[in-house]
Amino acid sequence: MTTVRLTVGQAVVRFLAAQRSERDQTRHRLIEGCFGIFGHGNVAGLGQGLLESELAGEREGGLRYLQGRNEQAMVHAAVAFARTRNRMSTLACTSSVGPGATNMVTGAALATINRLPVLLLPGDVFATRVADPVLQQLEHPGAQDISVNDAFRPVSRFFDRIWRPEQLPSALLAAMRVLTDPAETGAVTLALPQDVQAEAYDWPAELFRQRVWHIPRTPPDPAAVARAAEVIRSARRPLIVAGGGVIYSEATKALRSFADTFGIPVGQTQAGKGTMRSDDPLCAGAIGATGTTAANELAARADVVIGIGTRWTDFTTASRTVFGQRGVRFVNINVAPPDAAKQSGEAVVGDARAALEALAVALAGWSAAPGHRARAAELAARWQATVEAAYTTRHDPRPAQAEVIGVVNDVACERDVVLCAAGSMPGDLHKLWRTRDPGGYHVEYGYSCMGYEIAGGLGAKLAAPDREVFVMVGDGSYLMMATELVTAVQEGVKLVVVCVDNHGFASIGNLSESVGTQRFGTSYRFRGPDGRLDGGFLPVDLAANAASLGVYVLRARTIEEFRRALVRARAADRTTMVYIETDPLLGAPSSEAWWDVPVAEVAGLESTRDARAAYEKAKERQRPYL
Ligand SMILES: Cc1ncc(C[n+]2csc(CCOP(=O)(O)OP(=O)(O)O)c2C)c(N)n1
Ligand SMILES: [Mg+2]
Repeated sequence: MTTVRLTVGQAVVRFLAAQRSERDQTRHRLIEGCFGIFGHGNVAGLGQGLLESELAGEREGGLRYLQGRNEQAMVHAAVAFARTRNRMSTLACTSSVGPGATNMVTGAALATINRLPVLLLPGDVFATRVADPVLQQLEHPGAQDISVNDAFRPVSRFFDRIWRPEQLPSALLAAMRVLTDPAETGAVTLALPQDVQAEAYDWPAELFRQRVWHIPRTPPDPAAVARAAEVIRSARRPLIVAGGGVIYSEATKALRSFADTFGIPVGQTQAGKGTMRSDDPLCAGAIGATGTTAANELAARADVVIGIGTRWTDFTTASRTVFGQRGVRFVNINVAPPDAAKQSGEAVVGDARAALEALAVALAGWSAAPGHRARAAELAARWQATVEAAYTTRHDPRPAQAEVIGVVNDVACERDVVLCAAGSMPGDLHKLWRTRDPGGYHVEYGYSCMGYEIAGGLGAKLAAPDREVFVMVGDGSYLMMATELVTAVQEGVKLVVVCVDNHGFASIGNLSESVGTQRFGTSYRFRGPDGRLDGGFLPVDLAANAASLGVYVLRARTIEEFRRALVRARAADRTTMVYIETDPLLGAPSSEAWWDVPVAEVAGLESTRDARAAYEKAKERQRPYL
């Protein structure tokens, strides 16, 4: 057997550079690069391997190194990269031991919840334990084989720790299998003890040959398709709920054709908002707690709901209130069996595109009730008029967030991307953004993680350099994690950052008011004379902050100034922030949908008691089991 003598760190890098993914006869590099922040836990192992790879770079097609500022942000960037590439490619992230590693835990949870592949390579404590306890080592009194990296287990779809070099080949292969399995994918973590990373071993040369991971279009079981078709044939007012799985499977054309053939309108989840153009008469837009009146009214009357590539979160079902018909039935097309089985639905396990094609054959000759399509188009048109009104109200002195969204939508071109994650912006975008392209809407709402925005923008732009990326970030999210602006500047990756400053957490302020807690602790203010946080606004200058990180900054006061600045930002050749203050009290138009956030059952405050009464009333509409 031919062997190659390399350290574990060098072997990991060489192996990753040789992995490919393939679907529909198109091949991609599976791991396009590696983000890293070095410390004693990885500098001499993976760090040394990445250096050798970079130096060999052009000759051997090595693994590109990217320098991060914060380990959590590196993972966000890798996740956004994978989402932009429809899960065909991703990035690896290497960290030191201890805090560098645990900084990645939040990113891992985000990846796993959003079903997006990312490879995490945290350093770990000595396998030999000769120098224990080492810097940053957690000493568990009851178990010497536990380290902080065990925190990755519940948030990873695959976890292994490489105590000995011999364990590496099977761990690497298992890791690649999970990364490229559409049903299982998420965060994949290989913890690498720092001494093992630097250890040499004679690896079989075979380990480093190019490997292709075929991503299947798993066909559904014909019997399941027949059962689903029978349920759908019984429907008069069916509704499709399209989720992110439709986009990852590149099934948007199949969805459009299916909806059109059978006259079924489409509601969209956050991850599925790009599945159909919003000016399509069959597109009812956002569904659920942040939905449109169109989709939610269709949901209220639907007798059969066909979920495709959705995992049915509480935002999509409006906490199980949006589907109002007694006896409503579900058909779930999903590549992941647990998601296909939800809502006691008729499960069609398989690739979204393959399943839609099979179901179309089984439904031949059938269509929804006459008038259903026209009714859906009428509701969609009514919502579009609501959007137009929200885009063009002229609030003074500070504009509403909806106006800002309107201008961004207007200035953005066909293939541009809007990207966001937390605050009031995701809900407003879900309702109001006019989608044109499947990849044009990137809102991370599985984990809704403040701080994803700028890092995610970086990852999205790295994955699609030919698209303009508009990062929509609130002041709260900006303060949580803006540091990857430095990486964008360093890499010459151009972002348009729209910073919407409303001096605090407008979203949670509104939520707080609705649960009777009076916007407590949700705006950025000094302590007032009574010792409470109700004094003047904090003198934080986020525009100056961005400029200090090397970003080109344009400040806008009015919506007209904002439009002019945004046009300049789009045309600029470097990362540019457009900063605007908005009024936190002006919400987007409502669809009266509900979200279950329990209110205190007993309270001294009258505001809370009133909110509790309203909560108990709203809860009556909730169906315990859909
Ligand atoms: C990491 C993290 N911490 C806390 C939250 C809870 N949370 C959701 S939105 C929000 C406020 C966001 O503020 P900002 O970015 O200014 O947006 P705004 O609500 O003002 O639109 C908070 C605290 C979260 N989603 N993520
Ligand atoms: Mg804010």
